[in-house]
Amino acid sequence: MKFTLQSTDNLSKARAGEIETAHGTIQTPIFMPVGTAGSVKGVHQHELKKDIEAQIILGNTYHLYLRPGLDVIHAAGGLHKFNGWDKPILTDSGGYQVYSLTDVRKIKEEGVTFRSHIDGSKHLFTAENVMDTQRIIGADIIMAFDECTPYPCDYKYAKESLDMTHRWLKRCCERFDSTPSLYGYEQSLFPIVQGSVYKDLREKSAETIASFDRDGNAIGGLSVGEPAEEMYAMTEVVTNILPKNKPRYLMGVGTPINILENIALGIDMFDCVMPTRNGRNGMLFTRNGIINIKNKKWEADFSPIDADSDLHTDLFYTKAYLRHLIHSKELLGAQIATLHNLHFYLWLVKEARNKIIEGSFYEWKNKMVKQLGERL
Ligand code: PRF
Repeated sequence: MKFTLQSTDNLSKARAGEIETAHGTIQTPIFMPVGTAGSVKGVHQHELKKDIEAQIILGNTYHLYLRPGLDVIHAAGGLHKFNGWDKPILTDSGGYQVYSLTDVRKIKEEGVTFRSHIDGSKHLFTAENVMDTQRIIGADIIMAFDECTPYPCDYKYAKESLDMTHRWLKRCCERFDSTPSLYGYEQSLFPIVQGSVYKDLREKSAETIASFDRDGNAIGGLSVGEPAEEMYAMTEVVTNILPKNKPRYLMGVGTPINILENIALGIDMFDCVMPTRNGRNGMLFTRNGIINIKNKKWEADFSPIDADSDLHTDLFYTKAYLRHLIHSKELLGAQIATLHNLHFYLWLVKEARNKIIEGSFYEWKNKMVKQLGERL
């Protein structure tokens, strides 16, 4: 994998760059649609490619391991072959999903035992087997096994957890570096900075993670309920330390405003379920603010879903029709809203990239942040 820094902003730490992977090039900053079980819910691969111009999608080790299971994915020749998405894929390691989706779990030095949210069966994830699993899934970028601390989290717990995440990282690297890729192309392992909202822990973690010298670095443990200002403060601490010549991925963030503010702090990659999950529920993100399409206000509004958009779906269907579909729980409603939101998120990061290259990112970002928070 190769990362080229193309442009940096003068008034902020924003960067524009390019990540070259075995499945193609990613222009950063980028947003990665979440495709938990190997599918971005309700969106065809050709729509992702042509309508949304997604450059990389995310999958989850936890879900794919439980269903369809590794035998099926291996027999298919990896996730790209299985789901027909031939551009880059990133998989999360499963740690975070175990913490957020299962209630019976035990975290020990060895790893995490948990019960499947599907059938209650018992499983163990370790630093080593999570590497093996992600080799089988075959994503271009795979994530280290970490513990995402909850918020709030006391200092002692955050510190002990962080030390374990670092020990797990060493085990991840040893396993990853001693196993081959299974499908004839290179994979990259990204380590994850943790440390809750404690500056000294974040600094220590960023230094430790940087010392592993992997192809890229991630920041976890944020957007877990802390105030946005605390998130930004931690991002800044960490991006001041992480190497400039490698991509930086902020995991699970966030709102359009969060994304712009974190781009300004030097983040290159984002993922979040918000555009897809909230979209299915009728929340639409636009450059002028947020629309709750379920509101009565839109009942007889026959204007296009988003007149500013160049997405065919946004111009073809009306707000009133989409409101009706979402209220009626019609599948098409979820599909349209998802397509709209992903298209908007991808537009936002592409626009940010263009502004960074043009040298007008900072002013544009401040103007957008005012607009994006409006409730329409
Ligand atoms: N760790 C991992 N995945 C994640 C997170 C994390 O801390 C987060 C936190 N926002 C989202 N996804 N492995």
